[in-house]
Amino acid sequence: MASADESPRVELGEQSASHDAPIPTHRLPAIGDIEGEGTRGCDDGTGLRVAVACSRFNGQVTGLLLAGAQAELDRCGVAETDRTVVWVPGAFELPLAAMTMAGTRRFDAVICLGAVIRGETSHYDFVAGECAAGIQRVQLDMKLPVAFGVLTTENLDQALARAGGALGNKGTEAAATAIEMANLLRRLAGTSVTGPGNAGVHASGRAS
Ligand code: INI
Repeated sequence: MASADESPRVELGEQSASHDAPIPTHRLPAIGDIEGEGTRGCDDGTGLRVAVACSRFNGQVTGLLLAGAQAELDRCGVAETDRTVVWVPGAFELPLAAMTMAGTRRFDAVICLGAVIRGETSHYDFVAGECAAGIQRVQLDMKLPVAFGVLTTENLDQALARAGGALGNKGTEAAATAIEMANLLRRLAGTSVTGPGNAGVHASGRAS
């Protein structure tokens, strides 16, 4: 436990309009800061085992998301033999595939890729909403990073722009997130912010 002197100072800002609780304006240092990595997450994927669930629906888009994710896994050094890719019919099925792969405990992270494009009915809303909620549920229940690489757009052009077009690639972003979170969880599992295992670094972020 940190002594009172070692505790990071929390400055209090203005009162919130709806509650009396003060709003903290100073946050505790992030683990990356504590360990000297600044604001960038760790993108070293060496030795990480990564599962990808990719939706076949709107495959013209999801194939591009998968290519972006694979390129990022290459860049991060995730071995091809440490990757598993499965296909599901649509985005609605992504949470079940993610949950099943997470349950094997063979992976350090799961990446979900899909493209939900608005149609003429409210079907889009149910598919997109249940997909997002399901994926979040998997990662919280399984305590495993499950990245949300699912586009939810008004039309195909918007989706293509975010699948390797002018606005980046959501699959690439999801893969980067998966690697960063897998590394963060590994560190959090083995590191105490103020304890002796943290190489003499206090919660203040300063070395002792
Ligand atoms: N699945 C998608 O991945 N994207 C969509 O845009 C989509 N729309 O619009 O219908 C979609 N529907 C299929 C859904 O994911 C399920 O596969 C289906 O409902 C069977 O469970």
